[in-house]
Amino acid sequence: MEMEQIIIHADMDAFYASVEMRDDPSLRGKPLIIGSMPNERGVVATCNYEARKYGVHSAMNIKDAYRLCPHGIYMHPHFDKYKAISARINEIWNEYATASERIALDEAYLDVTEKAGNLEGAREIAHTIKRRIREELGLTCSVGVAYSKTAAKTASEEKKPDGYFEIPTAEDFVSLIIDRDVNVLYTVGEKTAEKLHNAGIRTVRDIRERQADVVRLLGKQGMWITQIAFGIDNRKVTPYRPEDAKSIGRELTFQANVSNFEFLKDVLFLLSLSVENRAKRVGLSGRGISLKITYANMKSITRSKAVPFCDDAMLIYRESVNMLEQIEKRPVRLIGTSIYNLSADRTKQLSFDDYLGTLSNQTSERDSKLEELKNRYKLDFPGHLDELYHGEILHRTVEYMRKHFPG
Ligand code: DCP
Ligand code: MG
Repeated sequence: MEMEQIIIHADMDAFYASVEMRDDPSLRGKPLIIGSMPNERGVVATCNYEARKYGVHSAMNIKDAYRLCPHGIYMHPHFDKYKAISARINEIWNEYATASERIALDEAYLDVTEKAGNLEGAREIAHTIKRRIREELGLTCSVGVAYSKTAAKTASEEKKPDGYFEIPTAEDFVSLIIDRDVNVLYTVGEKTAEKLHNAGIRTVRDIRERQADVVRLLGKQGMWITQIAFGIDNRKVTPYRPEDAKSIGRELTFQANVSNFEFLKDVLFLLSLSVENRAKRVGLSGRGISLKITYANMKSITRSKAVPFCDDAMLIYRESVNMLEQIEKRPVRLIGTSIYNLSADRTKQLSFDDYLGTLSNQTSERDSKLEELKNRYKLDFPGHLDELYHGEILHRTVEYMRKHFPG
């Protein structure tokens, strides 16, 4: 079958949990929950399919998970291991694509239009990928083949775990999902689904029949959702190229407006850590730091500061706090920080001793700042800071802190 565009979406099954079961087969067959320990504050990162039978799922509060599954095995994540495996998975995936777009450690879109030629070719690639991941890494993944990104993602979900499914045309896509709940559509999260449900729009068919209502209810997002309800999605697979990025930043919208600027400073610290993490991961540094604030009345402001060289959380944090102190103190709905004027060369060349010196200074400053936060909010960061770089976990942590700000 000839197709204009052939896209594969590949997604590892219960990724962190599968890696742990592979490395310790005695864990197999038992419910396994990766994340915080039940006696800590925190969330589930993921769990294996045995644990999912009890209703445990990603991002769930660990205490709730424990209530549902007290006899489960609980384990902290090992991010370095997952990252290394992720790199090898990507090497395999990339061999079969002319463009690949990694959207998570365990998930990517692959443009296989040229290499596959037709649907049969794509099917063969999908099965080769599955076989190689199993043989070379001892893990399983689910793969979807389709005419669009949305459909490919839907297809990979369809037969999870260890699944394969194809959706060759928009008509196939529509007939598959038309009577399902609106949350089957890409970008319809819990909150959006609730809004639609409240308006009596429960299925994809309802969206198609009540387009005007959907757009009125959800604005721009509503237009997008309406399009995909008809199977229209012309997005290309676009590789993320760090050198194309104009800035590296992280921002966060609060569930309720924040008037306490001391609390905002603590949020800036977490955002700065996250920006540093991304900058270092792609090997870029900035020549400027910028703070963004949206006030409760929706007015947005940005403040910027040029710096000689910056890929360090403490510097981002300190400069952002300086800028924060100089702006009007009114309730805030969004806060963000970023570095811009990116470059890959280290103009600031340090001698090795200098480097070690700065590094240990910065590390100890950062550690004491982290300790301070842990004590102030009675937080248990589950072992590794990497947890915080996951958008949802950062969001939850900040909301938790907001509720527990002393005084
Ligand atoms: N993850 C996390 N917190 C979340 C969601 C995910 O830490 N809220 C981590 C753990 C997962 C990994 O990212 O193993 C991949 O996320 P997926 O959503 O793909 O979930 P899984 O791969 O675990 O399961 P599935 O088989 O449903 O893909
Ligand atoms: Mg996955």
